[in-house]
Amino acid sequence: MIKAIKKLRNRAIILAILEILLLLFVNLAYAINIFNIGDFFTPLIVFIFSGSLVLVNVIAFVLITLSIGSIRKKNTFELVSVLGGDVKEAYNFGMLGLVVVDEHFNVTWASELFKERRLNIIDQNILTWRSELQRLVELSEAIADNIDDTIKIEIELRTYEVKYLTKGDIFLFKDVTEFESIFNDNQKNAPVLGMVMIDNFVDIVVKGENSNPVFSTVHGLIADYFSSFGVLARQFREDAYMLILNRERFEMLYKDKFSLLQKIKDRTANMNYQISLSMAFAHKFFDVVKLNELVLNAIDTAMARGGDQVVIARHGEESEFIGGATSQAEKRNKTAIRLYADTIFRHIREAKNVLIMTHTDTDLDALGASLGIKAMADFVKKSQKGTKYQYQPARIVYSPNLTESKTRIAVNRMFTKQEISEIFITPEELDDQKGSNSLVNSGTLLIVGDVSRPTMTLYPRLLERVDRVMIIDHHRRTDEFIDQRLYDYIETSASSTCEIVTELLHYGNTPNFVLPNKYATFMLAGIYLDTNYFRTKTTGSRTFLASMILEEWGADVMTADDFLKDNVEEYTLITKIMNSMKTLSVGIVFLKAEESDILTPETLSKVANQSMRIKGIQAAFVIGYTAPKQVKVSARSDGEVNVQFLLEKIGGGGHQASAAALFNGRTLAEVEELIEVKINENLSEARVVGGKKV
Ligand SMILES: [Mn+2]
Repeated sequence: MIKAIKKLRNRAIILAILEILLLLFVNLAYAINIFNIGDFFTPLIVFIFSGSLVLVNVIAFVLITLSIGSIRKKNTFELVSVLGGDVKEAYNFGMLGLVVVDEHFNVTWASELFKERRLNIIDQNILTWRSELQRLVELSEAIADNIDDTIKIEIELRTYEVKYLTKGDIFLFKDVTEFESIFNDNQKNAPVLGMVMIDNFVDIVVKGENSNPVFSTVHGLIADYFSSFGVLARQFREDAYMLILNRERFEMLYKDKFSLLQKIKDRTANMNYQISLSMAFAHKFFDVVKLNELVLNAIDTAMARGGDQVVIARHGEESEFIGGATSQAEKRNKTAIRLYADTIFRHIREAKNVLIMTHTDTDLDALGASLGIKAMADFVKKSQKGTKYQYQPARIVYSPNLTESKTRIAVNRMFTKQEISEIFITPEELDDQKGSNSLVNSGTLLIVGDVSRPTMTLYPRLLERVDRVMIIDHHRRTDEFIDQRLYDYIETSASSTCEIVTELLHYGNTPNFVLPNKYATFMLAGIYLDTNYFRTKTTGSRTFLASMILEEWGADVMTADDFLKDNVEEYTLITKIMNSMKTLSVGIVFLKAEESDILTPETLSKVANQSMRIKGIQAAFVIGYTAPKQVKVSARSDGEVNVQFLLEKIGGGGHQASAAALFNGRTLAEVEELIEVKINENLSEARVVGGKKV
């Protein structure tokens, strides 16, 4: 027990004993009437005497209470008197401070640690002294069992971890300054692995220009840049470097915004080849083997997204993309396409059967490309000699409910029931097939077109059932990517997947190949859709060439155009939304559907496309409800502004000139505000350097 209180208690006991003795003596003397005391002590006097004793007791009680109160307030208590000498040592050794507060959070007592560190907090309100502690109190109120809640605060250059024990009204302060500094050092020295790759090295080398002076300039710049940051850059291939660094150096590079990328572009701009680089970094993991895996995957992503960017992979988090706003040069040439086609055909030959799948909400580009791929697979298989087994014609995974309305109407209009059942297969039919008749088996090759995100495919579960997947797409890949792929041909400079497939069919080594004219019509409609009738920046000479090839194969221009025509109600709706147009920044417009209208995603895309026809508009963002509580953003640009880059900032994705994002549980007004904020923040970075497509 506390010494001072013990002293008080002893005093009270002595006083009580004295009183009892005095009373006993008086009573005894009265009873035997010694010294004739009876004459003197009348009942009145006895009464007064007893009364005054009671009064003394009351006064003593009040005094003791007051003095305990004052002791509580005084800081003269030492831990030693509260908890004994050894405990004080232990508390000091552990640099632990204790603060007791009253119900108004005024400090009534604080242990020596505070005195030693000249922190006089007695009688102060602890929450006024350190407002950060308010949060701790709130936390403890929110969670009844607050055992694990601590916060870190800094007091005069030292860091304390603070815990609040509600029951005792006690705050515990633990000095963790040294731990913090070791922790920070550890963080700074955590390993980071990086990789640098020259994007267009192969293209230049293909032309027999290995010793082009542009490369010595590039290698020189790379070496200088990294040595100035103290980063070890080790060249391990003609076009690639491995980087070894720590977190501290990495943060320096990050602050510098990886300016090497721009330096290389600037320096080589006037040389015979302009070079661009991709970089990847991996960190937040201590296992370098794992980091190596992450960095390889990240550089892969950077290249597949078109290069000229930095991808930062952090273990357990989503990757960060920096740069990548530059319009890229087309990497395709006839020789390259023939090589891609050879690889694709080889995989088709090795497969027992082929399935084709595209994205949910299947549109004309997705469906047209699927038909082209089917024709390609069937042709390659038929021309193959010495097949061990009967070849099953390729089937396209199709679900009318998951298909955009115009595409569904076109399918029903162009194909008979018989043809539909031969060309397509629904997910339900696939599931129903059993045993040896199943189209899903170990020899199945699945070709995924117009999409590379597993969750956006028409039937994601199919991906889990096949081992071999090939991707043909024109959208930049995101973090989410089909894993079990054999091969992917992602060409982001192409206007549409139909354009890519047409080229593969045309330049691939396929003499005597004939595309059914209905398929050609669908593919032409796909190009119309994705280029908005040759209006987008992704439209290039190759797009026109592909359209010509399709026409030669019997594509019907009128029918393809018919597929895309709007009905009257939709036309009215589009006009209504067009009237809401407002300008966010020079050349950037924003359009909003009415609160009460639920639109199809295609209508939103159409509004965006239509806005782009207005002179001077570089990018258009359209929002509207596509379901109750579901808002969709559809964005288009002429290629000068990278809308994919902007929508990635709000969780969307797509293509440089065409992107989208979906929000569940948000209102139209909330999404509008979010877009405006993000555009303001990132617009300058999204404006494409150089602009024109090469
Ligand atoms: Mn497409």
